[in-house]
Amino acid sequence: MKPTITAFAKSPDEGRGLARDMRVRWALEEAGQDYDVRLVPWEDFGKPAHRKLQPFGQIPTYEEGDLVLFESGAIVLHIADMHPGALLPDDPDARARAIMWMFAAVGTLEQPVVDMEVNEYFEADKPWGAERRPAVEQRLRRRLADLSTRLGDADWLDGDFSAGDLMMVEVLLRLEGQMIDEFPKLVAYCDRARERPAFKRAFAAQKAVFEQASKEA
Ligand code: GTB
Repeated sequence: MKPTITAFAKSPDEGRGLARDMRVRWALEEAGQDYDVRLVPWEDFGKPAHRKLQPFGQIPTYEEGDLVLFESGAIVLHIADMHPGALLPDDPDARARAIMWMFAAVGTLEQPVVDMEVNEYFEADKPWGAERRPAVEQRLRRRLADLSTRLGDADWLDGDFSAGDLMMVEVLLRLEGQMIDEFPKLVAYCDRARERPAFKRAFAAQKAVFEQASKEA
């Protein structure tokens, strides 16, 4: 069954692929699964119809028949489960480790990345915003250093490319041109992922949405 996902009708990232529908699109492309997209305008995020799908009033969501999912990580995991061999290895131990990296991406890396964005965009005008900044940066830098050490010279985090890499790269791409530049192995890791045809298709699709919305504005 062809799933439907939700995305920003006009993404604030202006087509840079930073919103979390991108990781779902990418997973669907890796799986070779066709999908529909329902674009949600800002004013609809808080409305009951959208909240029924996503209790926190966010994108992305995923609908497939009677199944409704939110949380990008859970959606990517479901897509991986529906398409054996595409995003998770068959070997049970390797599969468990790939899922572990998905959790590491959203639980251990994404949290300090978002904290830095919050500090930059929402705390800059607060008297304590600048004071908090060094600690926020230090926490993120430590996580990136540890990740870079673990990745080492490998192409991917654990053997072949997996949903763990997809989620990790999606988190790291939010740091493009910023602190990640201090970690050349992580930059190369992201560049490798961006070369994947599935990534390119997903990126082009989300960009086209923004370009169309800009034309219509
Ligand atoms: N944990 C949830 C998940 O992984 O699905 C988080 C979902 C989430 O944060 N969604 C954001 C959202 O809907 C969009 S992606 N925000 C609206 C709201 O909370 O009211 C986050 C995002 C937004 C914008 C940019 N940008 O402009 O660069 C980047 C990322």
